[in-house]
Amino acid sequence: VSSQKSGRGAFLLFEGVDRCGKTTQSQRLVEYLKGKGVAAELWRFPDRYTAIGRMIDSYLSGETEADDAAVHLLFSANRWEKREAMLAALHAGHTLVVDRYAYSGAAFTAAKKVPGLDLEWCKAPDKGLPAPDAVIYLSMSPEAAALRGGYGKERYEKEEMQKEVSRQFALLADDTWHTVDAAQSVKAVESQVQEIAEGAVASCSKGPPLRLLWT
Ligand code: NYM
Repeated sequence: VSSQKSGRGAFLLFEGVDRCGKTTQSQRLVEYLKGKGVAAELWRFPDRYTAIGRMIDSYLSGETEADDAAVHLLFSANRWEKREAMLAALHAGHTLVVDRYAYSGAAFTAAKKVPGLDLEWCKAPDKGLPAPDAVIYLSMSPEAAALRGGYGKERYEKEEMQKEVSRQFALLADDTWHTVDAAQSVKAVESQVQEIAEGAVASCSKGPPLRLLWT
């Protein structure tokens, strides 16, 4: 029996406020892992290319308005519609490096402070999704993030909102979290990220069952 059969890929998730460097670091990590012979794929949420993703994209760009609860459920549905493909990839031994997931989902909606849409409400629709093996939280003050060439034009890209988002993220930290100081140089961040990723890839190759998020 091949020992590879029992193993699986690792689900590595990057989270953080806007402009913290998630996209750069997730791309670099995929290249690094591939260089080490690990089958690694870059995924991101929202996935703007599905029918639901196009609705989200139009909302984020300000082209359309929508009810906050309804939009929250669209972001969640956008993850559920990818669930089977994620599980198939992980069980085929592929490591997924994911740029945002349900933690962003809960933190961004809870940060809007809409009556009734508290953090527990925000987490509920994502309960039972595949859980990440490691969350790499790139921590950066919203002030420092704002100085990084400024925010873009999308909804939520405002300093006040980002401050509240980082407060909500702090409430979501769990035993899968690794906080990395994103204000360091790209290289310094990268080497810490690599160490976390290699640890998770090694332990997932032994085939531990995937956990279900927030259950
Ligand atoms: N966002 C992202 C949410 O509000 N809910 C979610 O579930 C997810 C995954 O969308 N400002 C927000 C965070 C970002 C925006 O993400 C788009 P990106 O990584 O800039 O494409």
